Amino acid sequence: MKVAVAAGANAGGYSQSARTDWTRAEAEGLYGLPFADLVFKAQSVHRENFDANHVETASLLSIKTGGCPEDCGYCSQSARYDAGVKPTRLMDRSDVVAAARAAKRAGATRFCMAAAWRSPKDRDLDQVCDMVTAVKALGLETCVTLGMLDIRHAERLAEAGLDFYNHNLDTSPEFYASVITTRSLQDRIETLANVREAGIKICSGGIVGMGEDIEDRIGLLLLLANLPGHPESVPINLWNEVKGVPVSATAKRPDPIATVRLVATARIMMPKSVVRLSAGRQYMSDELQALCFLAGANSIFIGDMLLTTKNPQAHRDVALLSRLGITSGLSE
Ligand code: SAM
Ligand code: DTB
Ligand code: SF4
Repeated sequence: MKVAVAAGANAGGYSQSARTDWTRAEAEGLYGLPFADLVFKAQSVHRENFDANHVETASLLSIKTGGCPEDCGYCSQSARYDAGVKPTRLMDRSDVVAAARAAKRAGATRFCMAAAWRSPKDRDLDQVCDMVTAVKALGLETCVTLGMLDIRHAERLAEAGLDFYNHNLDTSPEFYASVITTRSLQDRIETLANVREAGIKICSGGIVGMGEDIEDRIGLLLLLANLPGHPESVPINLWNEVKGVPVSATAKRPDPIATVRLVATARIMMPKSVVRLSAGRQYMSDELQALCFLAGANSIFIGDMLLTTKNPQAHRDVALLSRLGITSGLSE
């Protein structure tokens, strides 16, 4: 690791307000604190802003799988690679509502619907708006991720009652072009601006473990924490292995301690954002997840599947959260 581990307990010089002017030196200072100082600071910030013994539970459904024109090098759903994913059409609303009902019964409080699109077409959006309204009526928070969004589409989703829009910045500006060429980071930032303008809450994070450096991971946090307003939700995905995509040639799973450092730094830089351990929990031990919760992670995806890859099974999550005395939709 090139980021220096600092000797002093206050090397990050952080402020607890929701700052959007973080410097690289500050972020690296936090990340490189002695581990106990970093986790203590993150846990302190966490307690000032959240119930430290509660974790949010979200459930994910792929409403349109595969056949995507984009070239995201980590993704099984791009039509450019052969990851063995069979393309499907957009699901019927009744099937989506049935899945949302089942997710609620299983303990989810948020239902996230994902489509493998570059951006939605008008007709697609009408159908997704109907799904959002119907899922919300079940008493679930709603989230969709449909690719790039213009202001007109964002406003229609807001009118349908959408709570969150997920659109990840994915990685640092420096590493970005080696993973994705069909949409720019600026395109993504514009989508987030449209979502914000329409009054929808933002869910935006990224992926680690694709072969990037620690500096790139910190670069991603700087992008997120210096947006005009912090995303309300910040998903941190460990790359979930899929065969046949370019990232499989460069991927390297982060050292578990580096994962905890990243979560803690995210918690301190975005004190009021919900930080989600998203993809890749299947590779994490119970002990690593416990450390991530201690460092300020406070959301998980539940359910056996994410979109095309696996997630830990429900009984394992129930047992883990119960051993940690953490409340969630799973225990209610
Ligand atoms: N097509 C839309 C888009 O990309 O904007 C929405 C769906 S896309 C699958 C949502 C996010 O999932 C991506 O931005 C990426 O961060 C994450 N993702 C995709 N494949 C992944 C993988 N194998 N491991 C971890 N995260 C992944
Ligand atoms: C996010 O940040 N992670 C989720 C959700 N947003 C849409 C997606 C994870 C996908 C993992 C790979 C797969 O299952 O295909
Ligand atoms: Fe398409 Fe989204 Fe996968 Fe990129 S991440 S290939 S946009 S489904």
